Amino acid sequence: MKISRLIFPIFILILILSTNQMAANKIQNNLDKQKINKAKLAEEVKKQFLHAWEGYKKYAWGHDELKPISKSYKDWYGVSLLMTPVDAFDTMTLMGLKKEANEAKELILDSLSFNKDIYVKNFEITIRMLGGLLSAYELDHDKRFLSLAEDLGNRLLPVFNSKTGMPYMFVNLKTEKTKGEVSNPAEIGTLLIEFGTLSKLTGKSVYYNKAKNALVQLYNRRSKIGLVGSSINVDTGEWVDMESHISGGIDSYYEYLLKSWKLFGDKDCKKMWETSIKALNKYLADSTSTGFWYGQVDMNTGEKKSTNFGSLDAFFPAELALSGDIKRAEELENSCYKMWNLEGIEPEEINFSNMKILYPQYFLRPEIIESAYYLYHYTHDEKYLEMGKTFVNNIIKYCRTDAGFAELKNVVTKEKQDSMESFFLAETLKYLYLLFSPESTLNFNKIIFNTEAHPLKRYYK
Ligand code: DMJ
Repeated sequence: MKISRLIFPIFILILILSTNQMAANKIQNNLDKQKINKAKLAEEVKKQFLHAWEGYKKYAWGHDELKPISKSYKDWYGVSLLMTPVDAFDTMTLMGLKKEANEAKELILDSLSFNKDIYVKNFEITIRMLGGLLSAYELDHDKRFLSLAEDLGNRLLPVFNSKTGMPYMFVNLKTEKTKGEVSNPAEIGTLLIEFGTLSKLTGKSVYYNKAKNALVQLYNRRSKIGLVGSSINVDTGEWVDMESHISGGIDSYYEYLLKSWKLFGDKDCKKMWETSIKALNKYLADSTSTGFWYGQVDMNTGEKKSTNFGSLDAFFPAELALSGDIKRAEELENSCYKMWNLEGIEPEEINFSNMKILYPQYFLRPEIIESAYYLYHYTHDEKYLEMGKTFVNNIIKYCRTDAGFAELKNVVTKEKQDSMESFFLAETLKYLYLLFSPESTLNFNKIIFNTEAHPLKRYYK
């Protein structure tokens, strides 16, 4: 038989086999996909949220936070500011938990008052309370949320009365006295999203202008190579600690440069972000055999100081993704996931040169989940759902108590500690829920999340 006569049947055979193989691959892919049942996981997260909220209701009602082991409560300043209900209200609304949202709303509107003789931390109260009240207003449209936000905003304003306009750390909500002149970039630069939104909603420009000036004053004190340090005196404008990094104490300063541009279309913020990210990628980014990371350097010389990375730094893949740098975002999130998997749940800090744990706690933090949510939004890569599944399962496995969820004192021994910060309900469970929910739950492109995961409407497309 001529060889040419054989070619056609062989070709047909190969075609059939490869079509079969393709069909088999497709079935396998579908089976793999079925492993991630998004709707089921979203329901699971909602169930866990309800468990935490029930614990708060039973043992901490009317207070700031639940203590999930002793089944008691904690008030940050001796009197309650209803931190958990305010922080969690928009999560309930997004989850469609109408009954729970209504009971939180009633509690807030009936009993929240800021007329209290207490020194509060401007940064924490801004991101959790002001941010929470503003997003509550935008989602629920009840004007009383906005009145509370405006009252709070006015009581916080004295923080900007320093010689440079950069905020003091603490303000007394009643007497308007301030204290804490040594501050850091995160506490100085994480205000414009909330104060700016308050301006947009009230028509009063003072909030935007004060918070923006603080950001610019800080940026203007960057080093010649474009970096900021870890701590600065807001009266003298002198740096107190010149270590530069993206971790706690600096982190959300960068986040707000980028997001204030995206939220308000502020061109100065765009320029400040672009200069800053260039410097970060030049001096802090570190590709090692263990992965891609950002470490610590001297703000003036760029000289490497240490190779530490932690759970707070895991916010950065989300920022990189939002800025359009998906490649670095994915590489960094992969590294974060390695850190999570060292002990099956995320340690507070590691040395990335040898992957040894430096601080073994897990504070129920959200950042690595936030980044997975952003990356899934941009790439639709199923691996971020897989990561999400690991996050939920392990949080349930290691942190759940009969009254709620507890932080871990040690991720190696899995010993718990008696605390459940409000950001667990505001951020950790919200980002997990959004990761598994249909995009229609929240239109990502129409909002910007503040650093406490409170979604606020964009004024800029
Ligand atoms: C939250 O309060 C905010 O995300 C803040 O920017 C950093 N720390 C916690 C969560 O880890």
